[in-house]
Amino acid sequence: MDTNRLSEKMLAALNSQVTKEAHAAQIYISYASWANDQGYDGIANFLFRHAQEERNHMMKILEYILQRGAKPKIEAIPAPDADPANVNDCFEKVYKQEIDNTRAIYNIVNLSMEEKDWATWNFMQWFVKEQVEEETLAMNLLDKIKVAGGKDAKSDALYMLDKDLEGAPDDAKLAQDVTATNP
Ligand code: OFO
Repeated sequence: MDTNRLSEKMLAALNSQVTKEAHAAQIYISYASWANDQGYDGIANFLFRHAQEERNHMMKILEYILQRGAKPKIEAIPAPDADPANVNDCFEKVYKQEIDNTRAIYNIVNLSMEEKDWATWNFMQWFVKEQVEEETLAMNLLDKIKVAGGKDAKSDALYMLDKDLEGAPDDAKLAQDVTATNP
């Protein structure tokens, strides 16, 4: 008896998102390796931690496919792009990566609406919220490097930024968690 509850198209979309999350993890470990090699251990630490989050995202989708009675197809992970040119470029690349991922998540949500696959729609809402957080985190990085001087940031500002990111929280505060006394 066939127990698969995902359409062929949905299974393909979720499968490709599994690969995309694994690719995101590879991208983050490649940027982290670059940062560490440049002497930015704090930035590297932050990016290595973020790579683990992407692996967790991959596992969530993989588990969902299995729970819907379908079989995930594990595919090759594309190589990450070239190393960033500097810290500013690194943070811009992180931001673009997250925007690109949000687009992919929204495509799956759109498909779930088209198919009236409410189970997948409901499951994907976790990712919609997570992407708001991830984009906020990436925007915060861009704010930090802007304050430090952008692509012309001097070594003392980059030193402070590196120290700051070593202990930076992995999650950004979401608008819905804000109150007047806790802005
Ligand atoms: Fe950086 O996000 Fe996964 O989904």
